[in-house]
Amino acid sequence: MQTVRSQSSEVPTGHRSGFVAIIGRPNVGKSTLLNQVLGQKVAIVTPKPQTTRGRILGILTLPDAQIIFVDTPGLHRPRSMVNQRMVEAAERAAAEADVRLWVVDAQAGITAGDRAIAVQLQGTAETCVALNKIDGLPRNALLPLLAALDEMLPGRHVIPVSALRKTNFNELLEQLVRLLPVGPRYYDPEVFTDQTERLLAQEVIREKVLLQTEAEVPYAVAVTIDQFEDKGKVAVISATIHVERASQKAIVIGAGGKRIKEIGRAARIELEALLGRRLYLEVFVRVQEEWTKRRALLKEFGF
Ligand SMILES: Nc1nc2c(ncn2[C@@H]2O[C@H](COP(=O)(O)OP(=O)(O)O)[C@@H](O)[C@H]2O)c(=O)[nH]1
Ligand SMILES: [Mg+2]
Repeated sequence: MQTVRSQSSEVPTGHRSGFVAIIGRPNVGKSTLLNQVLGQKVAIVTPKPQTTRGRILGILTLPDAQIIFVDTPGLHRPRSMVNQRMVEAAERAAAEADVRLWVVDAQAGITAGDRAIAVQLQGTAETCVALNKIDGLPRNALLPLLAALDEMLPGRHVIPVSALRKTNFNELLEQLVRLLPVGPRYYDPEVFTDQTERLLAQEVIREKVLLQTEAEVPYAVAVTIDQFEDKGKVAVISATIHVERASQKAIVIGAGGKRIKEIGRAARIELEALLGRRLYLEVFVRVQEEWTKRRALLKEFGF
């Protein structure tokens, strides 16, 4: 994984390129869509809202276009400082992108949150809509959703997709490429993300914590990588899971250390596959009182 930008000249005339911000409510499948389009995991996915915190780039190089996807945290009405930062990051990405891909959850239907997003998108011409999770949706449920979206954002293309099953991806990509400006190939074709291995390790560990804990814990979790050392075929990583309270630390550790062991094991297995080498992974849990309310710590934890 590298972040080198090279202006390759071997692209056909009319080559298109630019940023596509993937936006939408929490949990509609934005990160899943990105991973599936790339065929590579670059963003972590859980059934919980507020899984994606920062801005993650996923780069798809096609023969005649390069799409630089920006995965963003979900758009919602923030109540905490952490959520406020996440929503701001998403709004900035949407404003700065060449194209916006608005993802709507067909299984959840169109919510008040979606209507608020549609209002924000009204002035943006280069926008298209992915109506996601159409797998398992009754056939007759699709038409009213399409009609409602067309009414909310007239003239924008709406593509029904299933990120999980990669349904209608060709149509989706075709539409996105059409909306992009003519431009060069910014990244080498083999580069698919701007995430460093360190950041990926941090995110995968956080994903495992989220998947294995309930309710209040996810929002209180941050992960830092304290050591990432390459030793040939093995990498040595030590990480800290930060929580806000002793009670949360106890939950993450679990009875007899069972949960933290499982979190470490699951993260190691996945990271070994993603990074292509064996890992020695050590994970600690630490209480950082009220970190979600302390500006300095928010900064340290990447907000
Ligand atoms: N049935 C179904 N579930 C999906 C689909 N795409 C995503 N999901 C699930 O929706 C949940 C949220 O996905 P995620 O990508 O983290 O959503 P994000 O918050 O918008 O990034 C996860 O449990 C996914 O497995 C889909 O096409 N069909
Ligand atoms: Mg996400």
